[in-house]
Amino acid sequence: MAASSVEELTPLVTALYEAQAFKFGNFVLKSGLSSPVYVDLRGIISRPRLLKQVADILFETAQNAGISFDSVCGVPYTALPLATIICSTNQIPMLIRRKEAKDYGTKRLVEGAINPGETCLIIEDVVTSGSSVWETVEVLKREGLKVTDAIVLLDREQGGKAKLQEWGIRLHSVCTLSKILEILEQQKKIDAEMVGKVKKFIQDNTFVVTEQKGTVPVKKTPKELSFGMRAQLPGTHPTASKLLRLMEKKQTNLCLSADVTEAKELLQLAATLGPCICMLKTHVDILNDFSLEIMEELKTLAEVHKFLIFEDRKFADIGNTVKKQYEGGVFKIASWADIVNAHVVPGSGVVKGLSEVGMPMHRGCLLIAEMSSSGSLATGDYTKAAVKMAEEQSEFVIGFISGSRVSQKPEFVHLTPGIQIQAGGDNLGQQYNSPQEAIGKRGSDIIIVGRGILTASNHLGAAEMYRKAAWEAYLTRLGV
Ligand code: 5BU
Repeated sequence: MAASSVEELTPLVTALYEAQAFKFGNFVLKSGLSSPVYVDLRGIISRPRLLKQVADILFETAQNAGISFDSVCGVPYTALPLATIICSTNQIPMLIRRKEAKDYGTKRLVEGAINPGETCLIIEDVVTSGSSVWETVEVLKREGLKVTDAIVLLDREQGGKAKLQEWGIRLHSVCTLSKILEILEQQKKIDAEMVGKVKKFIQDNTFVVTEQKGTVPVKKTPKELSFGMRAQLPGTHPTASKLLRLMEKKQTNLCLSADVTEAKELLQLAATLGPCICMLKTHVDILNDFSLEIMEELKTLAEVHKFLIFEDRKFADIGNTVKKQYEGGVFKIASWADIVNAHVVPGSGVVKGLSEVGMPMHRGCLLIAEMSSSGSLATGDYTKAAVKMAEEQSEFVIGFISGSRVSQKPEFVHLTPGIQIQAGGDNLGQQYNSPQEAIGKRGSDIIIVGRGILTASNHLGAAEMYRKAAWEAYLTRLGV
């Protein structure tokens, strides 16, 4: 019988605890979120007896659930040895899903004898949102295999089960995080306060399936969702995900608008302010001494300080032309900018043209839904049309330039220009709002600041002040 009651699970949980599979304290997860618990089952591969015990329990769980299957596939990597033991002990053919093949085009994605139409059982060590299991399922399905069930050692109870069910996969778990907490508390390995902290974390960071095909955390609107959570949503574009993750890790939602005319100044700004920004925005055509070498140097700084480069090019022509403007010419924007933006006035062809260049290079695009300048025509139905276009082209569009949140989809990021601490404007139509207004009240995500920082005598001091103001507005919005 599969272990399910606390009594039955106690020896296993104790052994896992001794293998340092559960750590309590304060950990930054892959998503950038801070978690009071960290589960790491990799240690079991150095303990042969425990490894075999876990593999046997997983297999028993599958048998007790009455699942019929022809082969077994472990989700890379920790579940690979578990799948191997299960297959070897019980004489079942195994499949291996390659993770790296993506980068080498020609390699097979699944190793082993693939017989289309057969059913493959998935084995996994830990399930959080269910994304890793789902990625493996998708690869197997593309090979013509059926997948109906997945067995997991530990369900962190953050909504993965419901999400997989929605996609037709039954998730069977040997144990749950709550049972582990109960056992460890009984054994006095953790105290009631820690149990409370972990439970609260789980409660605040649980994904539920919504009516649309996406998932959002329980009872939370996009405005209240953390950047780290949004990075993990299955519909979030990889570039947006990278951005949201680095924002959460660096605690910054500040984009510097580096509107300077000398390359040296641009690089100096990137080097000095790099640590406190999530993004650096360029207007490459205002540089007097542009060269591709300078952009290479900027790219290196972006990698060192972990920020993205956004060229504020505002493409606004037919698809065929913007494609050339994006890829070629003197600037070769696509070769160095992670993100570009486009006006929606030409219709969806503008995004299609850009995406032909940008998608293979894993770039992202923002649509200009609203502008900060006085008398802007990008309002009302125009803004709505921009949102609709983004939703229809979400493979390349990662969000918006706008004064406020214009889409309720948490997968999209919103960036707001026209920001200074003091409200007001310049004499050419620019209008300013405060970071608090843009992030806290209007639900945008990132502030774009140019002269607010560039005209200050101490650039770093000013940038820090903007970073802090925008980040605090974000935390307040989260209710932290
Ligand atoms: P400022 O110095 O913080 O006013 O600079 C704002 C920057 O954002 C500047 O580079 C503009 O070109 C850019 N911008 C904007 O101000 N308003 C908009 O609606 C858009 C871009 Br789109």
